[in-house]
Amino acid sequence: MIFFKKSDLEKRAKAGDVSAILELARKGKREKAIKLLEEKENDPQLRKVLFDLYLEEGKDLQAYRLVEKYGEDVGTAKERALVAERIGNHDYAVKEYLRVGDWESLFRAGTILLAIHQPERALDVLQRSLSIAPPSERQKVEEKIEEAKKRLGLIEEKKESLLEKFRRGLKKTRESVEFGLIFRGRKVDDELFDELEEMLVKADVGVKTAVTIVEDLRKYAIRKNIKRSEDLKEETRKLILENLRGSEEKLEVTVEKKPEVILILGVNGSGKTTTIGKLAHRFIREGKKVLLVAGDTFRAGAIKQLEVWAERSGADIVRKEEGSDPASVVYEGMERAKEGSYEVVLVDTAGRLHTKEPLINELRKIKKVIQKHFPDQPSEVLLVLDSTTGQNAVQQAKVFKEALDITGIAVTKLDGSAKGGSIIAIWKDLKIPVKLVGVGEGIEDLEDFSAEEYVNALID
Ligand SMILES: Nc1nc2c(ncn2[C@@H]2O[C@H](COP(=O)(O)OP(=O)(O)O)[C@@H](O)[C@H]2O)c(=O)[nH]1
Ligand SMILES: [Mg+2]
Repeated sequence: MIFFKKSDLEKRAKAGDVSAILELARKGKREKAIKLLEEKENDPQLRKVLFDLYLEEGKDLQAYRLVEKYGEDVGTAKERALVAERIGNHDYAVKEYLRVGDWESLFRAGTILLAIHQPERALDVLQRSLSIAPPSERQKVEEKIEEAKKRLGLIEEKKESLLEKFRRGLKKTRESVEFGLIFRGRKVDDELFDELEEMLVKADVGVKTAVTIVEDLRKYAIRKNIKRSEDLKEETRKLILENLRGSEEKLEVTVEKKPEVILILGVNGSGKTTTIGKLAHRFIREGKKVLLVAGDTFRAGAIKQLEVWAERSGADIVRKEEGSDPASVVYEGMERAKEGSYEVVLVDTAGRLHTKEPLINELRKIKKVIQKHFPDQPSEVLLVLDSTTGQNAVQQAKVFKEALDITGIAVTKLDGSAKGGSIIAIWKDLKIPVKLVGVGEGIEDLEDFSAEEYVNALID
């Protein structure tokens, strides 16, 4: 009976019954509804419905095709601008946003202008936005204005050095584990070594590593006949650094490749999307054209979150609706990357560890899709690990290693707990180079890993 009803509905829809087409879409047969509407897009009313469906489904390219063909006859000016922004027609997007002229549209226009390296125009537009923005939104606009001013050299950029960044990131660790106190006027005896070992374990460097470091230090003290703890500091620093030898590698991106695809893996909540947002910002500041691909389709929130980062950083984005096949989103992403000659493509993924086999298969499939388009990509498979989860992070990594060859690790939330030593444990256990470190939730809180500065900040 139900089957009958359904096919009846489809028949009516096929015959051009508008309410039947809409009913079809409501019932989840969106693809079918879209197909039927596409045949009838000459009808202005149906064209509008089609445009809305495209937007909901994340079919930005198709939506943009309608905009190009029918102009103001589809969507609102803001929607048209948003579609243009997402697919990377920046000039059109800016023009439309300026025409709309509310604070938010001006803000969007300013952000795009910054991303396409027109800071002067950006500043002008953003100041106009600020003058009409509601109080609750002013901070957001002010931040962008500051960025524009920095780019124009109107205000000095207070550059935090790498050491300062790591020091800030390790603040909680240093507050909880005060290495500094040990190396200040203490007698060198068993108690001192025991305490140091305890501290290292507390900072989460791993028990074995802590024991080895302290054993070596003990031998050193005997050999050199050291009596004051001050004289052990430098050797401790060296011994820890020794444990990180080989761990440091840069995330290199060459623009000749066009594109370099970076695949981001990690369990939910580890910081993938945030790291992608920060990376997008970094690459755009370097003058690169950046595309984000929303491969985490499991939760609608995850897609939205990546959209927000795309808007914040000025990157373009390929996304589909919640529940889509991640590989198909990646497929569209690669097509877009090719057409738009992007230099960097950042692919977000879902990390639902409790479904281990499906996860592994999904990631392998994504890689295959990437390689179908670009045989020598992804250039990086970056595993994001949450430093606050300690040994758990290492266990998680093993599952991902089973799925794909990981080329680098991004350690996040260094600032989030007292487990700042976990980078050492992660390196010792996995022997995969640490390329990036997250030291906060801000867009600039991502750094290349430097073993030396890290250890300096830890021990200081
Ligand atoms: N303090 C701090 N929080 C972070 C950092 N990186 C990510 N987060 C936060 O961790 C949470 C999960 O991050 P998200 O990027 O959504 O993780 P995903 O599920 O792997 O995509 C968010 O609330 C982020 O703001 C970091 O370096 N420091
Ligand atoms: Mg995410």
